[in-house]
Amino acid sequence: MKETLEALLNEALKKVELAEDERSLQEVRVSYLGKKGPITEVLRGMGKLSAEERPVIGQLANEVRDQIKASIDLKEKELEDIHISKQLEEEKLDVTMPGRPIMQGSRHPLQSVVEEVEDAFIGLGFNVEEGPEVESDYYNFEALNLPKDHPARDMQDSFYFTEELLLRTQTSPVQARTMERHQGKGPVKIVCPGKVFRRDNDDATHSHQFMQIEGLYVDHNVRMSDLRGVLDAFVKRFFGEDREIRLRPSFFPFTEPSVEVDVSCGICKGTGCRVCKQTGWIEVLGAGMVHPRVLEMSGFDPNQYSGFAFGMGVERLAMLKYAIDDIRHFYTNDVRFLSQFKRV
Ligand code: 2NL
Repeated sequence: MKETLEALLNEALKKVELAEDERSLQEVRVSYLGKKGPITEVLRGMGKLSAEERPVIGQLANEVRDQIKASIDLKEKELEDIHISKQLEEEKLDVTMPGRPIMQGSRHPLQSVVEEVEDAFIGLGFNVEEGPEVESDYYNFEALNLPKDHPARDMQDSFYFTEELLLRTQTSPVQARTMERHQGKGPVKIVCPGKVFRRDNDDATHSHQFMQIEGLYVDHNVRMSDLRGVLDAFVKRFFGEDREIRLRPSFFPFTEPSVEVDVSCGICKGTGCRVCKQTGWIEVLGAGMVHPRVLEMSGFDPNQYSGFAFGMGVERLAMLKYAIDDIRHFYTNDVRFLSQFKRV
């Protein structure tokens, strides 16, 4: 029995030495020390031994088992060290290499223009107001002096959910709501940016969904000359100090009188070119004095208060400022387009 155990030990130690990887070492561990291994078998057969033999063989079997286990553990550590140093040898890391560039986004040009316009008007004492894109027929039309039979209310021109609910066609309802909240007490001095929706076929200059900024100033003695001064200051700040504005008579149901506002052409400086169609002027916005009925419906006494209002398309402003020839560029989100508006 003693010889068997010693032979077992030598055999196991040799196999441990020959093991070349983790897996074959694991096989040695299972075959010698496992539940079905020879050592377990010896320990299990102890009952058959004589009383003198039993402690001697028992101790020897335990020693053999411990030695095999120790040599396997040692070999395991050796194999691991070899593995690590091989890895260190093979995988070279050059810490001086430049890192991968991180893709950096940029503000959408429409958002930049909205912020720029907001900042110009904040500088002139206006507040920014926003409101819902799904509007009631009342705030979108009725409160703006567009009665039920007005052609602009044609079901064909707007996105209706029900008879009473639609996607707003302008941001004016935000102004009507704000006036109402002021309960007939001025001043109200606000700009309202936001998305608006109209049933229209998309092309290079039209979109069924676009952005608008409207402005409203209601107080005692607000005059047309105040409108002119504010718009002149805005245009000079947004397009450049050398630009002029001119007002032409026009019509909107919510303003009286109404005007179209042109800005002098920045390309030809007024002499006439392709951009201004030889006129020297480019139309940028519509405006006027708030209609007394509109003031009245939102709770302001038209004998005590007057006001001006204006509205402009954000895409149009951006297209004029950055010479963009197709409104659809704003919605396609091609990075080659968007990345040109990165702030440096
Ligand atoms: C345009 C013209 C305009 C207004 C919008 C307005 C709002 C209230 C009262 C009166 Cl609450 N007017 N807004 C006035 C004149 C013109 O927009 O061409 N927009 C793109």
